[in-house]
Amino acid sequence: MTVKEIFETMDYGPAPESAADALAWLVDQGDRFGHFIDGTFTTPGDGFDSKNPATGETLATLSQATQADVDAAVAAARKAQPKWAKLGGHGRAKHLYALARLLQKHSRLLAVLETLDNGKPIREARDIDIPLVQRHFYHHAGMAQLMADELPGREALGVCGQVIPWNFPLLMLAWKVAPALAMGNTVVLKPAEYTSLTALCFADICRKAGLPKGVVNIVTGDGAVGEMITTHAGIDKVAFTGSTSVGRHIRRATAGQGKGLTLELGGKSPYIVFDDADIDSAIEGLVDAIWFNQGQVCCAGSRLLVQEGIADQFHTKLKARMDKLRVGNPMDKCIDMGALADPVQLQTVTSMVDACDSGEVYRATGDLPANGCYYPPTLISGLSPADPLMQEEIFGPVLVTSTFRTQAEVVELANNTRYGLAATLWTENVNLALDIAPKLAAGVVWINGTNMFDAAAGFGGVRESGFGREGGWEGLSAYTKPIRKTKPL
Ligand code: TAP
Repeated sequence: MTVKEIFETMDYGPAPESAADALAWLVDQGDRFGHFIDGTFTTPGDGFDSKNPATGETLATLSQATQADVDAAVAAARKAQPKWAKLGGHGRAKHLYALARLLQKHSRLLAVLETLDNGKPIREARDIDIPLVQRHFYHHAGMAQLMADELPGREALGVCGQVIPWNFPLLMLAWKVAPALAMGNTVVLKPAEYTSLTALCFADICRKAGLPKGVVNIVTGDGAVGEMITTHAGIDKVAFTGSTSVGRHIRRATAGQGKGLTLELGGKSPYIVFDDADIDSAIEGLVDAIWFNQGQVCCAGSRLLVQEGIADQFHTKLKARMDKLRVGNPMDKCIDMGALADPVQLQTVTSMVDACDSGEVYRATGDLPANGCYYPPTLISGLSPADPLMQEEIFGPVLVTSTFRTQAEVVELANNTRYGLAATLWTENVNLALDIAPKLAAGVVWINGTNMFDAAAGFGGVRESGFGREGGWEGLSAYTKPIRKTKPL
């Protein structure tokens, strides 16, 4: 079923009144989508299909941007930027509040689109992704108002080129667009090829909210389009979220161009359970850490480190819990895990696990749908610390586990990776947690909880997980530079 047919028949129930405009727009596109440049949707050109990973059905056909499209998007953003910056924090806040409000009104539509396009459970899209998106715009509307007083002597960077991945399509857009706009920048954004639909719907929301033309431009296509944006001479700052390998490539490709750069990259985050932990809550936390969004989370707690004294008990309980996870149609509100985002991703995860020849692989025993990009919750034990599965990001519902005896040993094991995005500690002893946390090479450490995000708190990594922060003051200041003196000193 295409997007048009799904929304025409609304087999997910009637469209809410407030989403009617965006819905009409989606259906009007007739399943072919152009780019959003200078406040207008371009005529769809040659492109590629966007598919529902749970069914394999084509949802819509999107356009592959050409160099001319990217040039037009950058030119529109350059033209719009001085006026947008001149509006000042209070003027821009009005627009950001309007966007936040419309995103809120279209919540249900956006959640359905996200689930159809990405395969994540509707429960997660509805209760986590879309509310966090709104929160990000509300927060940055407030920060736009505050910033003139709190960040004196700073101004916008100019035009930002933003490239995002497919795991949280609209949320990653919000993390990029909201702070950039709040500080007076304009943007050219490319969503991931697999998951562009909510970005295009967001573009229509910008139009409806009366955002000035050229402030937000969205072009679709593959990595070649990302490359055109990141290396474009008219781009002042590149903000990238994605894999470490592409991040490394972008850093090389933009070296010497004088652009600002922030990179939010991959991870292999440790999930540490001490022997005094509340085991049941640590297991629930772990379900969230590694099976939320099918494990396709940059900060997924994908390396379990459990203290020897409780290891047997913990693994037995964990396997029993894994067997109870329901994997199935992501549009079903009762399922725990949906489909991986794309057949390519399914193939990557499958081949990484199939290559495991030294460890013991445990796959949850629950049923899997016969078709679609489904992979079972999986636990791998008995690997050496240097094993590729212990070191590389799998980016799927696969947890590797090992044990430790002492505090010194767990710090060493936790830091034994090239990444440094996040870490989780589970213990009843807060002094222990506060002692270990600063010893971990991680941008974020959660204690007795996991995957806690807040627009007001900077999020980002160290080592090969990238640099720069998104959210909080650090995230905002990454979109500004000192005001240039116009008169000689
Ligand atoms: P990538 O393959 O790196 O792709 C990310 C984005 O970059 C996509 O839009 C991609 O386009 C584009 N791209 C590909 N080649 C490019 C190039 N040469 N120049 C410019 N752009 C290019 O990552 P992914 O598979 O989409 O996402 C998964 C990765 O993102 C994981 O490693 C995950 O950990 C990371 N991630 C990190 C964070 C944070 S906050 N640290 C958050 C979410 C995800 P196409 O889609 O068309 O290939």
